[in-house]
Amino acid sequence: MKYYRQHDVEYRGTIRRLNYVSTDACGAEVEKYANVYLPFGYDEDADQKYNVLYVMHGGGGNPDAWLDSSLIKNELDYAFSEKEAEPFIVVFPTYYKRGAKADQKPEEGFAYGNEQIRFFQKELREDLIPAVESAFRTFAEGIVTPEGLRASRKHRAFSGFSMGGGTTWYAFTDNLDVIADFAPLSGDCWAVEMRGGQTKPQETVQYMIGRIKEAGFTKADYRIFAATGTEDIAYPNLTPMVEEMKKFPEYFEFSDDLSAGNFHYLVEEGYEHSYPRVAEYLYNFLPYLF
Ligand code: FER
Repeated sequence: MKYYRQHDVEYRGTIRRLNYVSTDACGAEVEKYANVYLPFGYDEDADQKYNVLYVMHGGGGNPDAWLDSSLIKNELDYAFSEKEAEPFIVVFPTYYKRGAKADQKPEEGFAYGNEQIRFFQKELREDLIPAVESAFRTFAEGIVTPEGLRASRKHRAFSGFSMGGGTTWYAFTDNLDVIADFAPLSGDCWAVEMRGGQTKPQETVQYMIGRIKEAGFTKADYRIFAATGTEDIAYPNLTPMVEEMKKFPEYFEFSDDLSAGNFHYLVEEGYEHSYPRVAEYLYNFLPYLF
């Protein structure tokens, strides 16, 4: 594991707010925003195009949660300054439709969260990606079409923490045709049932394989960088599904070497369920995305 502290980086990226419109479950329009990190040197008028990483918050969060609760911006600045990774755009959205406080009623709990992260996949494809990638210099810039999104899928990655990790697994099962790299952090796949990675690992992995086949992809077309810590509440949820995935190397070719295979599981001894921890995992994955 690399990156241990805040670094005094000379070349700083900037955070911009992107407003866009989406629809709620009833079809009513809702105004939303995402925070967009533009790396140092990003130039509106240059010819360069940038890859895009989408990063989702955990339960109760908002588009500022990662930025408020971790050193992710410093980590991005440092990675790009030190040339650990080619500069790319990072987008921090939310799956909530009206803001977490208004949206999340305690009695609705995890079932409600699970509905939201699944429903977000439509917004991601139809509203968020088009808004981001027509506003900034990406590989799908200009008028973003469904065909254009599929053609540029290798230039798009998705990650997230906790419920955002769950969102990342849904991005894998539901939006594999427009995204190629996935980094679920301290969250398991809830597509079969809540905490299905622990309670139904076989069904969960079979569901994932079914979606890969339906989308017509092979293991060369996607990569998964999962991570958690031994003291993390997600560790017992995520580990059984990871072990099950390893049984199917024709879809999930596991390797400890992040530059080999298409499936990785970073487990950090003693790390708990928190933004600073997952930001560090993500930092270690940055050089291998795209
Ligand atoms: C998980 C562990 C915890 C997970 C989600 C959570 C999607 C969410 C916790 C919270 O919001 O408090 O494996 O997977």
